[in-house]
Amino acid sequence: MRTNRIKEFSFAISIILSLILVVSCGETKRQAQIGDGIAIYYPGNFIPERVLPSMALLEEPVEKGSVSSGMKIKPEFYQENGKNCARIAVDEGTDLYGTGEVAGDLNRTGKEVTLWNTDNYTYAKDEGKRLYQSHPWILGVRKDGTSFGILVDNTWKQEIKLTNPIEITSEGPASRIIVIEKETPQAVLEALGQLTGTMEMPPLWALGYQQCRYSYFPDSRVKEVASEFRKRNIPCDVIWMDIHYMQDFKIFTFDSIRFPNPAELNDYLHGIDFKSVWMIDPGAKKEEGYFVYDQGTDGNYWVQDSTGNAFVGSVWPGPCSFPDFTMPETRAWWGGLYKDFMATGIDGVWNDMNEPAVFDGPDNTMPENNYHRGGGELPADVHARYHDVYGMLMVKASREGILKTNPDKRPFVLSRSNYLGGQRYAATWTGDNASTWEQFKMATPMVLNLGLSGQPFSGPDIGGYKGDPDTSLLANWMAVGAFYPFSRNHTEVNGANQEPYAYGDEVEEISRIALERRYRLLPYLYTLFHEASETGLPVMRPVFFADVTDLSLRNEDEAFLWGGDLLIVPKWAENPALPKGTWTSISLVGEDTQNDPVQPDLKLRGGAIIPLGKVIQSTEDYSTDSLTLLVCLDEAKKAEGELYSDAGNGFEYRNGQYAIDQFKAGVSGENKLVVSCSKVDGDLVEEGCYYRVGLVTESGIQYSDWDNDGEIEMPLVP
Ligand code: NBV
Repeated sequence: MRTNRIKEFSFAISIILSLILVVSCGETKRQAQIGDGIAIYYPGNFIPERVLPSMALLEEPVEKGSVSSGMKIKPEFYQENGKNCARIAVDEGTDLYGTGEVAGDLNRTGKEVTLWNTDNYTYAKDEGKRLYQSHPWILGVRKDGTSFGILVDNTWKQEIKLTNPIEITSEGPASRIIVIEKETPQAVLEALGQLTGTMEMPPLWALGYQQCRYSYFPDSRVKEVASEFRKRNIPCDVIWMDIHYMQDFKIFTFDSIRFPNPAELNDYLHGIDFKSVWMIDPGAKKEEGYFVYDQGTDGNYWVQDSTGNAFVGSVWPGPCSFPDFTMPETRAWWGGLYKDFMATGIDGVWNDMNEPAVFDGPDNTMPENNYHRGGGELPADVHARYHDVYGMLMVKASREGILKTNPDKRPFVLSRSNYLGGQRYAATWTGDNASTWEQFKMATPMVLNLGLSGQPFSGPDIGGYKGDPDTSLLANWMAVGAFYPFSRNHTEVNGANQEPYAYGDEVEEISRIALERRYRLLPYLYTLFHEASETGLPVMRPVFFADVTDLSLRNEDEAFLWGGDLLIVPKWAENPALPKGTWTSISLVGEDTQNDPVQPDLKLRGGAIIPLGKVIQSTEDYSTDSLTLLVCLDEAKKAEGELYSDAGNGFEYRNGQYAIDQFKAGVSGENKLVVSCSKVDGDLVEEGCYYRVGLVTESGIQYSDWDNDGEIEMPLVP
């Protein structure tokens, strides 16, 4: 009797609770401040077990009292057509950016994005509204330059309409939303970096130019291409191995005829100062006797179908099983597979097809009701929940495995698929683009928006993946491509040879100059990568970052910035909107930067000093022992700059083995330019650094003599 009463009572309570849930799903259940200018909002029907732990955040936010009055952006939760939605009103005139890897303009205002990682060849599917990676993240910049960020902390499929109000629809459970409010977009990105983590310092070689195709084979062809770069003095650091190196496309194997001795090949490449990056896909061929398949099956590591059997779908090798990266034991096993692989002298790893792409699956991926078993913090759930983070969990496992194998080297992993926060594990490229001017021009806003979404290390396939560029397109793409953070030329399987020397003397010379410019700028570029790894600020930045209150710059996405000081203006840019103030053209390798028809004009900001190195053929020859300091004075006749240096690989920099040098320029009474160079941080001992100053003026660069006493003086020519 008593038990029945209790049952009735609890039944009534549960009815009341569900009613409250339905009524309250349109309301914010809880809201709290979680940091300086950062607040979190929970919808009434939030179900933690279906959404948490967060895959984007480094750690669960700690609530610090009620939301402060300065937080102007506030999500409103509601349900429509049975779906969980949020709308967010923004001030009139606000420009919206972010949402990660998206096709189209830099300014995303008015656009729609679907967050559902998709193998999207030439961005044709769904008009490119969904691509290979997902970033549930919006960066808003108001007319006055103040800024906010909206992080929708949910991995399920979502639609984001960048209208006013912004509309966010989840295909799964309701999302909690984090809002960042700051004075500038730069400050918002730094806060995003604190929440989601930043990119680790990459090895220096990964900043060099890279040559790829689908595929270079056999091994003699790889050697031939690499040697050709050296013979022709075209700077290059890396050559890439696509799937034809594998035995029958089986991951972690080498084709016995085409690549009989990968260690010998890697030795050869290292001998001519090349690094090699090799592809690994997630699908393992379903074939008894194949060690990866056998181990995965014995360990019960595969993603399951809805009946609990190992899911099988077709990819390159034929029917394959797919590691369930939500399981810690799968990640550990997967990481361990890199041990023998890396032991052949492989330098970096390329994880492709990890949306995951499945040729015969629904919508070319695995069924949404496939099952991931999770473990550790991650609960078991259907593929629909884990789809957008499948690639991110894969590269996490790859990175950890590679690091375990080579604990003294910085891992380099390139991933096609990823998710907000995935910069912690891998760099990225923008997938299978086409060799067209339209897609060449679109690459810049794609890389910029990735940078505005936490991923600083990205670039497109230079020259285009599908089809063959004509001479002018390849020349222009190489010239601008030298300024992508990740600079790699790549083309598809039946495409023409696309190496910079394969298109005749003119393209070769244009490419050489473009790459020499990149290599001379490496000290500055490396400093920017260090800044990105410390703060989350992008390496390649939109022009409007130069003045966030200048509304004329908000849509500029042909020209772009490197850091805060260098403006890159492609020659084909139509009336580019450029920042006010002094920006003076610089020539780096003897090129006529203003009149050259192909090389972008490079402009240095008044008030900036950037360090230049020598023209080198690979980062193996990188050194900061003799630097040219390009100085562009501001109106007050002052300038400042910085250089970050470390060993370029390894982790000793974490123990203080780095140096930050600061440069300061001013004009003394006797009309003399005085530039001081001093170490301001780090324990790295730098001996005998030689400097010379290059004073940038409208009529060219005036150079001082080389000096090594930390203070250089030079008469100012009136
Ligand atoms: O591994 C082959 C290609 C690769 O070259 C490309 O970069 C990836 O985006 N891969 C896709 C698989 C097949 C593409 C049709």
